[in-house]
Amino acid sequence: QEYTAMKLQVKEWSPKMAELVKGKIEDDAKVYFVPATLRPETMYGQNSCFLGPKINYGLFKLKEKEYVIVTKRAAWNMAFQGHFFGDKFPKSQDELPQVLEAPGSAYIGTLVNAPLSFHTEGIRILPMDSVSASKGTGVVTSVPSDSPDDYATLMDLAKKADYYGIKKEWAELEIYPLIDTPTYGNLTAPALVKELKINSPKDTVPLAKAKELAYSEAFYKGTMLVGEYKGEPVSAAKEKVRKALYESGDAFPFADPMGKVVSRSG
Ligand code: ZZB
Repeated sequence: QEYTAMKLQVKEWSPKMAELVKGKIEDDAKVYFVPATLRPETMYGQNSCFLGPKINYGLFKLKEKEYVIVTKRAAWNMAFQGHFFGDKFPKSQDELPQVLEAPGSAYIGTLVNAPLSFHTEGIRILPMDSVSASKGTGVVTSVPSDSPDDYATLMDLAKKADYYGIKKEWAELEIYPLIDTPTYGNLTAPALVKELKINSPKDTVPLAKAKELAYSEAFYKGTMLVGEYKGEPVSAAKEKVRKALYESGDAFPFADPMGKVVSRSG
C-alpha cells in the first residue's frame, strides 16, 4: 500500500541528540523525521510526532547535507525505492548510509516543523508505546482530532508528563477540527474515545474498533473544514493534498511491501 512519507524538519534537537550529532553531520544540514501516513488530508492537524521509545532509529544520509530518521527496516525499503543509490540496489543493510543510531527515547523533546500543520511554531517528538517497528517507517505523525490512538496517547502523556519525562504543554497543543462527519461531528477521534469509553492507550480492542469507524466515517461521509479543498469530500481532498505535498517536496511516496497488510478504503 502507498503511504505518504512526510518530511518533518528538525528545528531544535533534544539535549541528548544535540550531543550525539555533534561532529557527525554538517552544522547547516537538514534533518527530517519521516512519518508514513494514510491520511494526508489530515496533515493540517499535526500536533506532535511519535516514536517508539525502545525502537532503534537511524539517521541516514539522503543526499548532500540532507538526512532522514527512520527505522533501518524502512531505510532498506527506501533504498529499493531509489532514495539512497538511485537505481543501484544495495547488497546488504550494512551498505545503508547510516550516520548514527539511537533509541526513540533519545529523540524525545526534539522540535520539528510539520508541513501544512496549523502549529507553525513546531511540534514535539513524543513517546508512544504502541508504535510498531515493523510497519511504515516506525515514525508516526499525530493527529488527535481524527486518530483515536493519537488522542488517547496525548491524553495519557499530558496526565503523566513527569513519568514520561516530557513537558506537559508539549502534549497539550490546541486540537483543531479538520473534518466534519454526520455521526461524530467535527472532532471524530475525541467523540469516539468518549463513546467507546476508552480510558488509556492500552485499551487496544476498543481503540482498533474506533480506528476502523474513524477511517470509514471520514472517507465515505467526511467533508473538509480547512485547507485548500475546504468544502470537498475527504475522498477527493485526500488525493489532491497528497499530490500537492509531493509537488512541494514536503513528502514522497513510500511503499511498505512487507508491512502488515490491512485492507483499507483509503
Ligand atoms: C496520520 C493519521 C491521521 C493517521 C489520522 C491515522 C488517522 P494502518 O491503517 O494500520 O496501516 N501508523 C503508521 N505507521 C505506524 C507504526 N509503525 N506504528 C503504529 N502506527 C503507525 O495504519 C496507518 C496509520 O497508522 C497511519 O496514518 C499512521 O497514523 C499510523 F486521522 O497518520 B496515520 C483513524 C485513523 N486516523
